[in-house]
Amino acid sequence: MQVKLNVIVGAIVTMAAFAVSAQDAVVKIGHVAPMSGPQAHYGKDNENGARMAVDDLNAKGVMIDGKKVKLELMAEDDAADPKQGTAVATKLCDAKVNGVVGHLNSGTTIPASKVYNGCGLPMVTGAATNPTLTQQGFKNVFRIIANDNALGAGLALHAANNLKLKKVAIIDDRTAYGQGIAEVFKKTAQARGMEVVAEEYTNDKATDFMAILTAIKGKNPDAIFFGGMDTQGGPMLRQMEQLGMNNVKYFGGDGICTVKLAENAGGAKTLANVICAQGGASIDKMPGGKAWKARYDAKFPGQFQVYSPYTYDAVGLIVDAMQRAKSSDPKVYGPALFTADYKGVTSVIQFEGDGELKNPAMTLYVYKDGKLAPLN
Ligand code: ABU
Repeated sequence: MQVKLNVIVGAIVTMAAFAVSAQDAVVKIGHVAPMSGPQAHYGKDNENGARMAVDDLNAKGVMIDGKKVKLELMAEDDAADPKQGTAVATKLCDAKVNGVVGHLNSGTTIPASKVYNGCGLPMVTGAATNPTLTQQGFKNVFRIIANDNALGAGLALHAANNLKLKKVAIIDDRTAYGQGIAEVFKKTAQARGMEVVAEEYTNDKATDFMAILTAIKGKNPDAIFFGGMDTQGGPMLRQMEQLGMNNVKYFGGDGICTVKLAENAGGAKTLANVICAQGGASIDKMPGGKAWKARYDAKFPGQFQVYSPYTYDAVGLIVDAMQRAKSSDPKVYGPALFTADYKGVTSVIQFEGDGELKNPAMTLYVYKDGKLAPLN
């Protein structure tokens, strides 16, 4: 009788222990991007990428230190607003998520990174490109896409060396991203002998650019560089057409280099003057790009923009570090991100000591028949 009782008690204890370990075996990945407001289409694409990675990994089965774990995505909205960005970062720290993918905007990611640094939480962005992010001396901040030093300079070199353009006007949206990439473009363009004939500013909510475009038209530039997003880029292209600026080239970074820019431009012929840059290889040249994109399009029809392959890889990269460190504890696996050699969809991901991607690629694009087409 005593033996039977011991067996039953033992079984109950074992079941209780299993229940607890089953609960402990959930690994939470935070994802943050603008899911509301004018930039929600970027955010949705980013979240889709992270969600697809979580689904793929759970379907395959994830083992960490010999134990099966279940990944859960905790998806949050920062509305591209720096204040909401830090509030969400605090929420993810308090929720004790195991890692963070995001944020999307440099203007939210830089202040949020300070919060994550404070609570020791690793974060990987596949979208925020302002170089300042990795220059803060933090050991928890990683970027898996080329930064604005590469994008701004690459675009300026193309304008000066290949297209032989002489005069450029610059507009930025006064965000960390827009202002930063415009400064890099300007510096490189001037160093290559281009004249900056006008500098104008807008903001990331504006829709009327007639006054600044009219002022710029009077300076007769060969090109405009716009530091900002497709939400402003599209209407700006429409208004350039209305002002007869049909021969002016239009340069911009990854913020305008989206599927949505064509839609926002509403059929303006000036879309054909766009030359933009993304901080990675084109999908067709990514190691697993074509097959991955076909799966993405089947799962999220019509929602692809630009960064989802990177948020997909960010999740896989974090899980890979946990597996190598045999722990999902941020303090234990975080340092393992520095020794990553992760074969992702976008590239083989390895990091410099500051958390920047080693050997990032960059691709220039134009819009052919209204669709993004890589130049290199
Ligand atoms: N990389 C362009 C859009 C996101 C950002 O850096 O603000």
